[in-house]
Amino acid sequence: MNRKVALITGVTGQDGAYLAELLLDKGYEVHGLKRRTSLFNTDRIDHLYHDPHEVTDSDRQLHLHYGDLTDSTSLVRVIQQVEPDEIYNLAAQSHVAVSFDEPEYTANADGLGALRILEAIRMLGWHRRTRFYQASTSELYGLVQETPQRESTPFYPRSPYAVAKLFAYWTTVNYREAHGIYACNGILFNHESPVRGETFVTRKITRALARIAVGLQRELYLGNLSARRDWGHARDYVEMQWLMLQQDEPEDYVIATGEQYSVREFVQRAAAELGIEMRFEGEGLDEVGIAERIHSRETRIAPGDVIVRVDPRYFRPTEVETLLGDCSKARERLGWQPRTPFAALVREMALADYQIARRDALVTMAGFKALEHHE
Ligand code: NDP
Ligand code: GDR
Repeated sequence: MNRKVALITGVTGQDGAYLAELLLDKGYEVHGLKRRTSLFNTDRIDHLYHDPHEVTDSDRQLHLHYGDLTDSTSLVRVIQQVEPDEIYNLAAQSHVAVSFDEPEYTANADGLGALRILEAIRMLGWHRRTRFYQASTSELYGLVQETPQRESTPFYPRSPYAVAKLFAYWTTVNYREAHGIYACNGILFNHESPVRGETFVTRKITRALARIAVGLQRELYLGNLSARRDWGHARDYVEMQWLMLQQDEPEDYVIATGEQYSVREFVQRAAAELGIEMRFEGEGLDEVGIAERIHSRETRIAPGDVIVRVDPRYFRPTEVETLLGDCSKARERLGWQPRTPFAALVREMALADYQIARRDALVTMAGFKALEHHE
């Protein structure tokens, strides 16, 4: 039997890395689109990639192609060359806060990007050949009209990111209805992992608290601690992306855990994992977090030290306060359910960042400067 061929845009991102691994495990020939950057951007997939100059008898091969969602010709070239059975469109300027600063670029990549790929499938006449997955988002619900949110809940986007994703969502539906392309939207609620981008709130928290725990950092600045999210694990969610393209009929599905926690609760859970006891005082703008050391690892936090401070710089012009998903349709029709509970997700992320922080602390102790990144 011929191997299936998949093309993943955004293969260098969190979901792209998990999905590439899943598809390789399933025996796919996997191709990824990566954009040109001045520094290496393949950290998350380096373990899956073999240098073509090295001799290997493994056919478990990931192929990378330069291309950009804002550049139609590169997309047409890669799609024509790869002849994919399935395209997973995961590439995006995916940071909601950044989209307020770069609305035009976000609309171009996240909105028109999906259109460009669907148009390429249509122009190549591959309506029946190539299936398309669009990375849609719970951000479409924005100012929520119904709780929990399901496939039929009306959308109310609250950021340039969400507006761009709304365009991509409806474009996907329209190409399905107008041109008969097998095209699906996965409406995914927040999903995280140890390779989540460092500026999303969960990773920002686990990374900073781990560094605080080993004495590399003193404080963590956050925005809205009261925002509530339905957080799952990326590893579980990419399975659903694949499942959606294996059905008889293309449909849109909500993917979520059905449980909701606040940013503050995430901080508390992660701090507990790292042996830091958190106490929050005050409400709203004046809210500060107070840490007390309960037992020490390498921590240099003194009882009473403030380690979480609120910085209004991280507030958004229009915020999405609460999201909670109902994935009954995916559960009933596809037999899918999330496997990683909240506590296990936070533990995995906190421990992974603790390992990195310990390594950085050792490097620092040896007299070298550890890598630092600032938001
Ligand atoms: P990441 O930000 O980790 O990855 C985004 C990927 O898109 C990266 O590979 C990035 O490349 C690439 N990219 C960005 N702009 C372009 C462009 N113009 N052309 C080509 N590639 C580009 O996102 P996630 O993996 O977390 O999310 C995957 C998708 O799912 C995104 O579309 C996101 O909007 C959506 N989504 C994510 C959710 C989540 O909670 N994670 C929830 C719902 C939807 P580079 O590595 O060079 O930056
Ligand atoms: P989100 O994720 O906007 O839901 O988008 P993010 O982790 O950025 O924010 C979640 C909530 O936390 C609040 N918050 C902060 N957020 C960040 N980034 N930094 C902070 O310091 C901070 N403090 C509080 C935010 O205000 C927000 O309410 C993610 C992305 O992956 C999107 O691509 C995806 O579509 C949605 O999830 C579903």
